[in-house]
Amino acid sequence: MSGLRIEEVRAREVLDCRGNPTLQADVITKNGIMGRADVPAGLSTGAYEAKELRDGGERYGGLGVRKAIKNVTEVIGPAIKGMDATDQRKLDYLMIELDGTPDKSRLGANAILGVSLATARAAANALGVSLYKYINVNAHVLPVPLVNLINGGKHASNDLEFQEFCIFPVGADTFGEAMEISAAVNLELRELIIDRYGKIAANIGDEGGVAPPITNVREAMDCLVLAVERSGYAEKIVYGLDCASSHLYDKETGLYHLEGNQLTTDEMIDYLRELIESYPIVTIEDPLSEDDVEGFRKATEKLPIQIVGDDFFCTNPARIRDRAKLKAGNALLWKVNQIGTLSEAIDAAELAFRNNYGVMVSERSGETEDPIIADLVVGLNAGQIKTGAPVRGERTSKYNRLLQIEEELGPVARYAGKDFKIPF
Ligand code: 2PG
Ligand code: MG
Repeated sequence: MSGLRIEEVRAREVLDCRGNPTLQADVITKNGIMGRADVPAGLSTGAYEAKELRDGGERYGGLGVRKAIKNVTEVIGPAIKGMDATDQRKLDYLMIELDGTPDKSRLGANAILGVSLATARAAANALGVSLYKYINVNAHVLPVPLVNLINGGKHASNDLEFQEFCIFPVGADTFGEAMEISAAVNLELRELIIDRYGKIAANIGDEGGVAPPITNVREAMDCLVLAVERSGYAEKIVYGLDCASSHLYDKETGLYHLEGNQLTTDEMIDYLRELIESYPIVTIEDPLSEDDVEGFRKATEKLPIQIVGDDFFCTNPARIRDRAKLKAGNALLWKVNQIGTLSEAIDAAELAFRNNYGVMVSERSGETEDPIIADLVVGLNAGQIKTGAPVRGERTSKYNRLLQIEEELGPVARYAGKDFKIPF
């Protein structure tokens, strides 16, 4: 269909939720249909992620993306003009080739991803179908949200070392009910935090969760559990953590810094085992550092829960293949900008599924209001999503899009619930 040929590619600087610039790309087809996508940015990034291109210099503290924009308009745009917008893989491979580096650092993973996602949207829009359906005719699974209600680590100005303390409403019947539950717990938690620590403690971190002056992991868990009890939804909720342990790890000593102690890998695993014996935690992300492969393997063997690799896999098919062979981790945190094209990210998810790994689609801490991951999580039938607290527009945009999708799917929608890891 010649109307689906790419006619024009544009890009501009917009702001993410931290006030940092990021790249927004438009892909316009011959018949005048546009797809637009924003590129998110991480803060607690993995060392092995594809590299975004930033300008350096004075503007925006060096974070400007004008060089990446120039690569979109002067290099990628002319090269893909005339291609069919539905030729996603061909287009992604062409951009990979044009870049020529293993980490997309020449053109910038932000330049490449912006065009990759905007093209998928343009194709879906031109065909008149929702993006999740365009990706997969069998899309019907609504994910369980891992809702991040207490922020620490690099995402908050407190001294809590683990990055994310989350509720996981696996007992809800629908995604809509999961949101109702999450909002209720969030309100209870805010009240509890204000009572205990004063109103300044209810200020929020980068992902919309409270960031109280707590330094102890169990104290944070206790607050969360009490808020859940007060909400009346305790029976429907279990818990999850993102330790973001790459940032607790001292490469020189091989030890983890936690609560004033220096823990070996085995001690860290013991610490987590005791934690999951005390609380109904069913999923832990990055329990160990991105380089601690043997530790990840042991944690997966010893902890009877979902062990998610974020920095550990970086949504990179080659890393997933190698590390799955060792049975290190049993779930993938899926972030499309860690790898930089939609096609490679879909490969990463398929590879994970075929290894019996769970797949949790994730936002970045630096998001815009673009809800694209909502369509992607349903398109993958992934069953799990992590996209912050149920507050702040850059988080609620994803939740709200999922509410729309649940309505759109109607009776065929299936909330993953307790089957979040294999939602069929
Ligand atoms: C993480 C992410 C998202 P960031 O560690 O899982 O929550 O953080 O985007 O800062 O890497
Ligand atoms: Mg993480």
